[in-house]
Amino acid sequence: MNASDTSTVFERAARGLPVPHTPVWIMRQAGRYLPEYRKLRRTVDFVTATRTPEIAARITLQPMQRFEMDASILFSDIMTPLDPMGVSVDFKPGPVLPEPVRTPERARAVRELVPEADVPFVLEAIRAVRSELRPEAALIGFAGAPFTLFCYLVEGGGSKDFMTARSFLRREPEASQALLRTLGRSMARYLVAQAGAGADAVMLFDSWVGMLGPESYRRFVHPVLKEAFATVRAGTDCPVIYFPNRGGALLSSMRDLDMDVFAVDWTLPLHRADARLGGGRALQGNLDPAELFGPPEALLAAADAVLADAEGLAGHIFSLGHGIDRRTDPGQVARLVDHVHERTRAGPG
Ligand code: 1CP
Repeated sequence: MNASDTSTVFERAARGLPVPHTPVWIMRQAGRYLPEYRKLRRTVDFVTATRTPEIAARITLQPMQRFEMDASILFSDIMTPLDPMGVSVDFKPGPVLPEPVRTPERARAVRELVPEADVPFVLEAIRAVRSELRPEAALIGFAGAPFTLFCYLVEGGGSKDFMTARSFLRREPEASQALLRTLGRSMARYLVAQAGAGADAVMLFDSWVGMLGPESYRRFVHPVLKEAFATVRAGTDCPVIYFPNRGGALLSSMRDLDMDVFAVDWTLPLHRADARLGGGRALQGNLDPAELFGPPEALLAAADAVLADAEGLAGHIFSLGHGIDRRTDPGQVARLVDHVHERTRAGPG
């Protein structure tokens, strides 16, 4: 490694450069499985915590104090920037919209985000975390992907199949496209602003894109994502991560998106995701969060299987294939993180 290179192990892996060990972080690592998070949340509600930079920074740093993670992720939510766009959101604890977007008029009335003016508290929290985080650890900024936000906006909250949202797409295709474009432009600007405030990498969470068939993905979502990633690329040099949850069947349609790392859920082996993407890109993932409930030996064996699966990739960031469950024992997380470091210290893979 070049001694003058100040980038973190996480950023190097994202770019496919040589690393001293495989970097590891845990999706949704700041949150309810940590007793210190639950304790703090008894004194402050979720929305206040996300809108108060000192509190958001403190929660972001909680897992960093407990574990040897290579990256932190800002404590916020994919729904946080929606209020200034004209969509109010409650958290119970998942997002609930008192007035879902169900007409073309409302879809067109959602306005574009101006991050510096609309969510200064997020950018302030990023600056606060970056000033306290150890320099070897990366800070990940994030946003919701346009289709995933569209699902919540139209459905009005979480759902098993988001049928209201998916039927709106067909009933009102033009208004849906307009809304998806607004969301795509807004989240691209939001990621660029987070990078400008000090995030070392930015990640787009597409939790529900896997519900789309290839045709509707190509028609409604691909053009919006293509533009969004181009905007992010033009606005910052930092690595860009995309998580198309359960998106295995869509990966070959996603090859031309201009970003650095695909995060893969646990239903698809990494080497198969790599083949579908045409190779050459770093992948993140993809331990099943349920493995954290097995005995320690089984957990570490499952981690080794992920590391073996990652052999030969252009780069690998170890993480879960989706968010950590709130009933997880933090001791298992510590075991996992230390094991991945020890196993890969001689060289990744
Ligand atoms: O009661 C509480 O304390 C609130 C629980 C909670 C937390 C801790 C919510 C509500 N959001 C968050 C934080 C959060 N959400 C982070 C911060 C970083 C971290 O915790 O490490 C991040 C990255 C998210 C992202 C997020 N929110 C996604 C994308 C990732 C994924 O898991 O698919 C989604 C879909 C949401 C929506 C959301 N917000 C909260 C909940 C419980 C949910 C899921 C709702 C549903 O079931 O649809």
